[in-house]
Amino acid sequence: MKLIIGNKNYSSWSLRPWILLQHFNIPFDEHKISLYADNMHEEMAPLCPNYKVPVLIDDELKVWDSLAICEYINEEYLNNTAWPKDSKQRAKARSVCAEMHADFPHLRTELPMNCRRAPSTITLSKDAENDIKRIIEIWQQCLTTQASNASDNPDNQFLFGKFSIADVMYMPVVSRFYSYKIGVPENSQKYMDMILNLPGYKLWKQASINEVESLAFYEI
Ligand SMILES: N[C@@H](CCC(=O)N[C@@H](CS)C(=O)NCC(=O)O)C(=O)O
Repeated sequence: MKLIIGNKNYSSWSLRPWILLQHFNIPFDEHKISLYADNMHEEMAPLCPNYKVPVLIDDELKVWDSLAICEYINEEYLNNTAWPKDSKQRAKARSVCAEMHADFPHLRTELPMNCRRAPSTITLSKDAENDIKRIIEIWQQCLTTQASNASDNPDNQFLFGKFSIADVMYMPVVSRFYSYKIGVPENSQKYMDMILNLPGYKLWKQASINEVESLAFYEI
């Protein structure tokens, strides 16, 4: 199985399925395409049906779009354990993932993922501040529910208890909040610290530091 990804420093969409595979120790090869390099289009042509990364290639099958890839991995390799077991919790997890997937345009534009950026603050528009406020609201609701369920269980510290696709979908946001020093309430900070210290995220970040490409429009 092969995952086609973009630059680890910048490609927030690529991080998601990569971390899911990595977290659950599912063997895969990775193939990196340098985003916006002169030969990007040529390199994508045989691999990426929509000329975007990530794409998962499993034998004859190509799956594109980060969320669709996560769904496929969950069904084919994780016996559906990457979503919450409870159907109501699962519905909520899917809602917050869909919101992440479709919304927050100001966050994406004004705070591009840049894993190796030395953390510092930037000036934000009101719209970007509202995106951030909404994400914090989502995290706080999820984390408060988990805390009231079983806070003493170390398996219960992620957005929906155990590590799930919801944590994968919000991981690039954790990276952004760290890079741009976005202040969050205490339990969201605890959540962010835990995500930033996951072995998979540390591996991804180290690889992003080792990359030589620098894209001016993402360097804010
Ligand atoms: N909704 C898609 C978005 C994929 C996407 O926009 N990928 C960017 C890189 S992070 C890309 O391939 N850009 C190349 C281009 O737009 O030409 C997903 O979730 O995978």
